[in-house]
Amino acid sequence: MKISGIELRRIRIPLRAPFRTSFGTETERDVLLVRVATADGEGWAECAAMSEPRYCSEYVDAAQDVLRKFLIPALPKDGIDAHTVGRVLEPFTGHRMAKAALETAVLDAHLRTTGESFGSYLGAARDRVPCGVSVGIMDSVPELLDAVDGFIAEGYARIKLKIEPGWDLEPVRAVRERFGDDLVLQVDANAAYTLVDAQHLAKLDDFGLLLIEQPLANDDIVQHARLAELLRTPVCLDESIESAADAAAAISIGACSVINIKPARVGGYLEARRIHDIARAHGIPVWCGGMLETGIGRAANVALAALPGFTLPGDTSGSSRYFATDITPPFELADGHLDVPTGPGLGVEPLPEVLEEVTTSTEWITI
Ligand code: OSB
Ligand code: MG
Repeated sequence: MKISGIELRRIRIPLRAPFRTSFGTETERDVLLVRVATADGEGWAECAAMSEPRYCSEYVDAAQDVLRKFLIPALPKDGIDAHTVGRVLEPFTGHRMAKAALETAVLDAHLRTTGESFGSYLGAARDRVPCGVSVGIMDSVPELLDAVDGFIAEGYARIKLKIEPGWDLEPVRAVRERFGDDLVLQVDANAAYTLVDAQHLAKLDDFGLLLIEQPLANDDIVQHARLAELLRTPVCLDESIESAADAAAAISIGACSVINIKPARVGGYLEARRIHDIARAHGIPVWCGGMLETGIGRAANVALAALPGFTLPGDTSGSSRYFATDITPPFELADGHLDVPTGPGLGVEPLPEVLEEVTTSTEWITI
């Protein structure tokens, strides 16, 4: 496939409510969209990098910079196959979110020409996926209970509470007491604890959590294995898993018994599928994480979440959980599920008027 040029478009879109985690508070998304133009059409992708390097070392300005200076210029001028994008970008270390966006846009352009959907291409085993919701840290427990109550009323199949030191046992206990033992409940610490907190974290064992996500630092894989021995609550890794090799290593030393697969964090959907395959071969359940994506990123995540090893509900919430107006037709929950798009490629496109309204800059790079 021959690419004529690539557009890097920045949009700014307010979140309906502030989203607080142990690493910071988001009130809006500053998103980089990548549009690949070919002779036959185009392909879209969303770069998941956030505005500041807190969740991981990437941030959106840096992603745009590395795409402009290194990744896009590395694409061969005489055409490229979507499967070889990863290999072409391999000499550049890191910057997985930037790489994921470029590979996904090329893949979308390719699939739009062949007419195949992302879900079909990746190997989806179902046409809709059960959805969970990630609930941020709040100023008070009553406020949290109100938020959780609203999400349960909307039909979400599981609730994930963000935790940090000082906001862990009390909110978890309150949610369990109010909504009962049948609520599928899990927590995410975004690396806010150390192994010294093991005894404290073991107190969460009483609440029948589905899992605890990323309790320790990103590079603490060995410490996660130690912690897993001390907890009854299953340990799930997010930030620590940046590749299929990381997943294999973490599984082999017992650092996790569940994996949150975020395609952006691991460099794209093809690497995400490799992690799915490894985890499945080891009987490790996986679920699809999120990065507060717009409909563009969400479409691909929902397709991935339909693969057979994704046996737990993901952070693939409906558009209205994040934005008053999404840039694509909104993803809407039905009976706690989102439908996997069936159209060619991602199966969704930005709505031109909305896109125009939220755009803060565009940059065109000729190949
Ligand atoms: O750790 O899973 C995380 C959002 C931004 C960065 C990291 C995380 C999250 C979420 C929300 O938990 C996931 C979503 O709803 O998109
Ligand atoms: Mg997480």
